[in-house]
Amino acid sequence: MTHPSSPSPSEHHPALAAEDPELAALIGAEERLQAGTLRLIPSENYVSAAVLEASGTVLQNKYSEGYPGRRYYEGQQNIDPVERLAVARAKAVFGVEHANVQPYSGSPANLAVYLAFAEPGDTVMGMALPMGGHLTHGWGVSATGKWFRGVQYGVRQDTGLVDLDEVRDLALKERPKLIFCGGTALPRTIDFAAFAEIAHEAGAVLVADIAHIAGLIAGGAHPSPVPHADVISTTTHKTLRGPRGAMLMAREEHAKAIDKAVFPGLQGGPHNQTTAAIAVALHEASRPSFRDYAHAVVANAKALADALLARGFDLVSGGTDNHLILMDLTPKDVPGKVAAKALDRAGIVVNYNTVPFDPRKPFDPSGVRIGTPSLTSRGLGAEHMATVADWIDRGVAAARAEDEDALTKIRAEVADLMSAHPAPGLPTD
Ligand code: DSN
Repeated sequence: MTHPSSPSPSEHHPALAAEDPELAALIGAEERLQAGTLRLIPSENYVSAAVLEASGTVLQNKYSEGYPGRRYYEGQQNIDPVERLAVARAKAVFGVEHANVQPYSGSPANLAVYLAFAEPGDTVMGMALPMGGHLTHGWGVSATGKWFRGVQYGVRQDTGLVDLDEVRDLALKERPKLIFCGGTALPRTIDFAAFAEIAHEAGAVLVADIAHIAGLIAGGAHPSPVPHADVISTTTHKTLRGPRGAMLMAREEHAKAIDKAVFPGLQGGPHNQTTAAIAVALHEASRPSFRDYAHAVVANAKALADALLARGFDLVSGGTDNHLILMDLTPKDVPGKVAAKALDRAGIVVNYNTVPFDPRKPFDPSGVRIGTPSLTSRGLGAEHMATVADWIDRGVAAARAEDEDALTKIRAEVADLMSAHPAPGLPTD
C-alpha cells in the first residue's frame, strides 16, 4: 500500500538511508503501510513519537545485568534512574507493591513465573489456546506444556463464556501450582476475584496475564487484578501502547522470587532502551487523556460489535466487553484465513484465529480476531464503526465471491479515511 503524500524514508531516517538504503526503504514501506491501512489486530497499536524516540537511544549501548544499585557492570549512573523511574511508574499506574520491568516479552515473563513458583513436572492450569488462552499457559507445544503438566479449561459451548464452576472443579481435582487467567482471544471481562477465590481454595498461585487489557486496566476501562492476583504478567505493547516488552508485578512477598527468576534465572542484561520506553508509556498512561483513550477503545469495540451483529456476523460470546471481537465466519461460508487474506488486500489488517470448539485446524481456522486499540489511537470514534463494519462485511463477501475489484474499491476508501486520521508516531507531511 502506498501513501502518495508520505515523505521518503531518507527524510525521516537520514543516517539509515545513507548507510543502508535497502533497509531504510523497507522501514519507509512499513511506515506507509501502517499509515494507509486500517489495523485491526487487537494486540497491536501505534506508539507515540516519544515512546519511539526512547526506544531508539544510546541506552541500548549499555549492559546492566542486575537491578538498580546492584549491577554487575559499572557506568550505571543514568541507567539506574531510568529503571527506577519505570518501576515507580508501573507501581503507581497499576497500584502494585512490586514491579519488574526487565522481561524481554510476554513469554519470557510468564516463564519467569514458572521458574519462581513451580518445579518441572508440576501441574499448572490455564485456558486452552484454542479457547482463547496463550501458549505459555501450559499448552502442549510450548515449553510450559512440555516441562510442566498443563491442565486446561475453556469456555462453554452454549455461551462462549468461561464457566467458573468448571474451573473450580478442575482446580480442586488437579491441585495446580499455578493458575493462569487471561489470554489472547477473550472478548469478555475477567472475574479476577472469582479466580482468586478458586486459586485460594486449590492452594495455587494466581497469575493474571493482562497482556491484552493492561491499557484498559491502567485507564480504568476494565477491573484491575489488584489485589486479587498473586502475580500479574503483562506485555507493554498492546493496549498499554508502549514498546515491545513486558513487566511482572506482584505483592512485596513475591518480589524476591520474581526478581531472581527474571535475573539471573532466565535472562541476562535488560534492554535499557526498552525500559526507558516503558517508562515513557507509563507516564503517558498516567494522564487523564489515557483514561479517555481506554474508554474509547471499549466504546468503539462495542459499537463495532453491534454493527457487525446487525450485518449478520456471529461473534463469540455474542459481543465484547473490552477491545477485542472474535468472529466465527462459519455462517458466512468463508474460512478465517481466506477472509483475513482478502481483508488484507482491502487494506484491513486482521488475523485469522481459532474459535472455541473450532472444527477446523489452527492454521486454517473458522475465525477472525479484530480489535480497536489502533484505530482508537488514530482518533476514530464510535461514529466510524458502521463504516468499518461495512468494509468488513463487503470484504468477507468479496472473499467468498473472489471479487478482487470489490477489495480494491474498499482499499481506496480505507486509505481515504486513514489519510484524514494520522497515526501517532508515524511521519506526517
Ligand atoms: N501474539 C499475541 C497476540 O497477538 O495476542 C499474544 O502473545
